[in-house]
Amino acid sequence: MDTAKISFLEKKATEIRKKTIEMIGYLGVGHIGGSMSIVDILTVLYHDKMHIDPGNPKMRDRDRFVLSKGHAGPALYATLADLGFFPEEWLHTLNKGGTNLPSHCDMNRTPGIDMTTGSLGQGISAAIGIALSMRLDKIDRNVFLLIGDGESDEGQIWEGALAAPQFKLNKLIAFTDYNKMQIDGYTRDVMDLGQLEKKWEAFGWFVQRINGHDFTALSTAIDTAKKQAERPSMIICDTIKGKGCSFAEGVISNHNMAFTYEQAQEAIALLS
Ligand SMILES: Cc1ncc(C[n+]2csc(CCOP(=O)(O)OP(=O)(O)O)c2C)c(N)n1
Repeated sequence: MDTAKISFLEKKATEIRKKTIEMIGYLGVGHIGGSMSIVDILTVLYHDKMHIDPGNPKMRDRDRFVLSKGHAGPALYATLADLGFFPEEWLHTLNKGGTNLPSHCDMNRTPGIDMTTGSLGQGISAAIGIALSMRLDKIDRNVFLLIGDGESDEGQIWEGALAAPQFKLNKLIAFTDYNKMQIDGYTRDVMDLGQLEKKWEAFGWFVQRINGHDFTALSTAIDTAKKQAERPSMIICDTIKGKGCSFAEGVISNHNMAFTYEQAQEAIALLS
């Protein structure tokens, strides 16, 4: 990836981080940690890899994205608003009465959201269904799926892990946001994922492990995954929960944090 592209993505990711912090700060509480850790993955997908049209969110011939850890909706909303899927002012309505931006993703409310999520584990099954239906409809596009490491405690994740290779879903490209934290503490203490790469490999997936904040690594991994002829892909991304938000980064209590609009502004100023 050339330096101009990298600096463009860096700029975009910073804007998305600022909007995510501001949106949650405006509400006063939200999933800041797990939102900030996925911003770079979203930035590469939405600004470099995905075939989408903000003016036509339901375009038939589009790539799909399933945010299975649906509580990280704010980061995706910031990404979609920045692209023009809906007006930026909507960001100030996050999770308020009558909003089109509920805290967890809802495909019936928000332009650009491809699947309703929030009940952990379900996104992988939805993504598999979407990939199968796209194959039937002869739509030659990818389904991108993002799961959490804590979410990987769900049995449904491993049902999906078993099913996707069975159907040879090479168009399914998944990411694990491996930020090593979940709602109750460190992943290693709650439910150690052990040798995660070997687990996905054993289920028949093409597995890569990268730094989930490195745009070049993300871009290369996605391009490599796209070349798979039969196997679905899992890209395990080492990330930092809360990345880029001064008061939340790496803090174990950052899962669903309360903070003021003023605190948000201070954190945003540090990103400038
Ligand atoms: C089926 C289900 N059980 C419990 C929850 C509550 N919950 C929301 S987020 C979360 C932790 C998820 O951890 P992880 O996937 O690591 O997310 P991250 O730390 O990246 O935000 C839990 C238990 C839920 N949303 N769905």
